Amino acid sequence: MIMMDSGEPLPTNHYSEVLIASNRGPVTLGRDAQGGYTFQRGSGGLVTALTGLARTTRVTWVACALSPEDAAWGQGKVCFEDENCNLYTRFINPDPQAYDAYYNQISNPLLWFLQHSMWDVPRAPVIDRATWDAWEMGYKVVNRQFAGEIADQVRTMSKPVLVMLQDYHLYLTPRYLKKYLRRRDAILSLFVHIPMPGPDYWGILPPGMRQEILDGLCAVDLLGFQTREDGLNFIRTCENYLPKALVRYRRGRVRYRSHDTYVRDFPISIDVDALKALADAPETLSYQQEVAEHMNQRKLILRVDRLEPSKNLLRGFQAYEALLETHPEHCDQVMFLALLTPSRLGVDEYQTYLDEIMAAVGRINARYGDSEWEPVRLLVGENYARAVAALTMYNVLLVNSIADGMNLVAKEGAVVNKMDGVLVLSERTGARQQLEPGALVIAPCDVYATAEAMHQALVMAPEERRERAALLRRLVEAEDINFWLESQLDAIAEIARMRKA
Ligand code: GDG
Repeated sequence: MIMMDSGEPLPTNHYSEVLIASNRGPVTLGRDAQGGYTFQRGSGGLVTALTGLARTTRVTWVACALSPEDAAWGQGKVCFEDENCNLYTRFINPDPQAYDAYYNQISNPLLWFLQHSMWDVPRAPVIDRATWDAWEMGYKVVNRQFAGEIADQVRTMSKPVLVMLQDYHLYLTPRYLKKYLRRRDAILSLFVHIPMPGPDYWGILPPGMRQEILDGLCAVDLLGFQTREDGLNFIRTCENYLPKALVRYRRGRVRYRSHDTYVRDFPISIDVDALKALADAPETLSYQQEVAEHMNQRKLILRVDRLEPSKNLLRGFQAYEALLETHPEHCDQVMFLALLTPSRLGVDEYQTYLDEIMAAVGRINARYGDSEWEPVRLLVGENYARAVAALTMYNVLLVNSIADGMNLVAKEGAVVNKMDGVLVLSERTGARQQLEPGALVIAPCDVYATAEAMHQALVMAPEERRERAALLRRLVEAEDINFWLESQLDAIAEIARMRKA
């Protein structure tokens, strides 16, 4: 049996070759002083888990070129720290206008907003001629380009190939791919990282787009979601809008165009060992000192998020304001640190959202702060080590997303926090399915309840905090990122067995 560095067995994989496709690739390319290429592993557990496969299997990862370096490099073997790896990356290089339409007009905001229930329906979305053009000449074009590249790769690989597609950027790729490949060449899976709403929400999208998306998804063999509810919503949506689909809820199956799609949930998680190592690294320790200086002996309410409307940042600040208003005993005893990474500033809604956040923070600090106490500190920037350092130190972690596929920050906090900190968790995160027993669960629009949950967390008895924190840690450690990958490989093996039978 092959073991990982941590001593864990590697997931059993029945395929000699695996192809992964996602919008963003596993590597950031740069240039060294001599003009040669440098490779830096992309951040996040997804890259760790999927590149981990490359130790036992040849993995080809198809992604869009996102920089001139990516485009110039094109394709080849990528090795990070391990020279014996088998990871090959191929960048497709869409026309910039097509990419902009696919990414900035359809994937984000249209699909992202739809799947996070973020439309203000009396006003949005407005699907006009420009949206349809973006659909036809952007989203469809780039999805076709992905399918073409994947098919070219599959033709050169030992059969059958496992193709693992990632996320909402690639909903149409599977159907195109089916057209390009013979049935037994590949087994297809697609994992949806974001929430899957039910038919009511999909009903807002024009039938032409909705139909093509569902048709695309029904071309995969295994469709993975973060939670059981997401999977059920997908089946319900097919039942509503694909009249010829035969759905089986108990079997988690949709039969459409004489093909079976199995629907399962695989809650994504984190690389627990790597995160613990980072939490103890010297770089992290120096950031802990920086955070401690900001805190100046006060308790810490923390949030770590992309600067993203679905994370519900504004209501988080409103709830904190309500906490200070209703429970003035916390004034000067607590600080709210918000570590936000800039995101999608090319989309208008995100820029406006940042302006609103700055105004809210300014208002709270002006109303409650003084020369000694800054009630909210907002730090906008990319700094993962600083985020991990702060996660080791919180007394309260606020995760109040309007909707969130999983929310990895909640899981990271549970593993590295050293203060028996309390997790205030939105009921509309995928993480709720696993972490509810240890968290204080709130409804994301209920600012009053969020403020009360923060208060409850701040005054909670040490024994209860300890028990909750230990429970959260156990829950996350029991199902880490390797579990996520293994469960998918097991489900795929089961499908392959059924196909043969
Ligand atoms: C999507 C879905 C789903 C934090 N600061 C920095 C940084 N981080 C890390 C966090 C965490 C990750 O970024 C964010 O992951 P989340 O899961 O919280 O949220 P999304 O980015 O929205 O992720 C989500 C996820 O996909 C996986 O399926 O859970 O629901 O929306 O690990 O610690 N990373 C870097 N710099 C920072 O400054 N590089």
